[in-house]
Amino acid sequence: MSKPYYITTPIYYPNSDPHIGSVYTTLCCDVLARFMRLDGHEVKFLTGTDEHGQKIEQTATKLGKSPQEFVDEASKSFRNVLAVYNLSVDDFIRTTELRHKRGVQHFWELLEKKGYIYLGSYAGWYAVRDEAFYTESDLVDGKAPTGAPVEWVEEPSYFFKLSAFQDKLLEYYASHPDFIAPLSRRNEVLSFVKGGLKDLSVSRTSFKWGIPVPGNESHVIYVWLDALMNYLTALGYPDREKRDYTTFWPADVHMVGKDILRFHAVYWPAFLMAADLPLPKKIFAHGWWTNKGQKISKSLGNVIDPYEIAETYGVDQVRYFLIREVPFGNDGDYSEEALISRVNSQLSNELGNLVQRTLSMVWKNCEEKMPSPSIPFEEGDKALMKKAYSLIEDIRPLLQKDQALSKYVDLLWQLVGDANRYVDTQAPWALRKNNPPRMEVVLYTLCEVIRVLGILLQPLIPASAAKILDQLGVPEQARTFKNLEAVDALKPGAPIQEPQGIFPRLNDVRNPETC
Ligand code: ME8
Repeated sequence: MSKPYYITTPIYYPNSDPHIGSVYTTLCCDVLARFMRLDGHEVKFLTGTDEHGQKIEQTATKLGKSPQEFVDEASKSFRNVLAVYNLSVDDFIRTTELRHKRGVQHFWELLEKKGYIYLGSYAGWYAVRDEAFYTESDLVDGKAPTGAPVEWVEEPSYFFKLSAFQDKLLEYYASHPDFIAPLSRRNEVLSFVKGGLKDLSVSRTSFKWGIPVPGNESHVIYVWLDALMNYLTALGYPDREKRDYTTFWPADVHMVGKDILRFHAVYWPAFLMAADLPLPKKIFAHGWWTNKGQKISKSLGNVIDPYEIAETYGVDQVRYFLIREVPFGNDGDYSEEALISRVNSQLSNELGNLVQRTLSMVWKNCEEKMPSPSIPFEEGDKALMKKAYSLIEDIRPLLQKDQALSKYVDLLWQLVGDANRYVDTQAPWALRKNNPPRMEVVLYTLCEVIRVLGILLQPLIPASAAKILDQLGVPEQARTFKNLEAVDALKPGAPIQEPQGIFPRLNDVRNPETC
């Protein structure tokens, strides 16, 4: 087994239902997690819910529920959406679980013992929506820079000596140029830290819903310190002998949206440095999905319901759209038109047709069996298969090193394009009449390219890729990246399944009468 791989999503606030933004982050991690598993790595893929803090307490109160009752119910919908979207998480952590609370309190005591936490008092602005502190100079038109309303807070508070970490953080960023990605985001963090770091308030006294500060229960631990610790407590921390901890820490990638980069790239590494723990290898901050140009968010009320669009368009169709539509890291505007157009032109026409017309010809003309080449392959056949076999070498660094999700799909579609052009130039329907042995060679070459595509598509569109591989008769145990070689090629003469269309055109789904 190659190097273990630990990838995490943010843990989501369950103060309202999951929307397309939160599904997106988990989906990006899912593609990477599936890719790494198929490439032979032991993977831990973590997600969960962030259940403490003032925002949750207020939401529960409004609904007339206790916070615990509220989060027990609300966190379920974040779990349910995972199954709907085929998101292959290995663990789901809730910050109200004992395993988490224990780890956070231990961590607090450790920071206190090391002299990084002291008691003082806070006077300043707080945005409940962001669960973040702001100074007067941060405010824009009387609101947080995020647009969230702020309230004035004055209360006793413990502080974390963040100011002591400014130089250490800058040194760390300099010596680990890949720590924050993409580059534009790294530069933002650098300039923020260079601007000076103030000590951070890490406890609250004006409400109760949180993990009590050990030894002073009138305080609850600041929800961001509590939440960030999930990445460690899910591995069994504070028990650092646990296999999960020794295997998976430090994390390979913390995937986050750009809205919460500062918490992950400044506060979190500073907390870890204070505790003498290793830092995660990478924080990747992706962009935002917008709806008509506005960030999609529960507080703005312009959410896209992930259940509804999965039902209307199909899970793999939505997965494909979200990953292909934006160069990973950039913002993207969600629209039904864009989704339908991509699905129809790329999934139905390009990939779907390639598979469908190839397998239909095989089914009809090769006695429902894999074609059996009886004459030598030509240079063009060999070149196409060679390209397919070596594609993994190009994709691997893109995903493993750069998390370049949309580029991975672009590369797959280059092969789809090559294969479609090959069908057109070879015209197997004409060969059927005038050169049947050559037709078998051409169809075999195409099936082999489709096999490779099916294997490489599994991280992106797992259910559809499985259908493609089922139709070709590829055994379940022969679908990893190790099998992407000529030695595991399809067996000539092996029976195949009757081909079925995999990607119906979406207009047909929405308006069946136009079929
Ligand atoms: O911030 N486009 O939770 P949260 C893309 N609990 N991604 C989006 C998005 C959008 N329009 N809207 C949300 C929290 N996201 C904290 C995290 S982690 C220790 C604690 C995604 O429920 C994106 O990943 O507000 C963003 O960072 C996350 O959801 C915020 O989720």
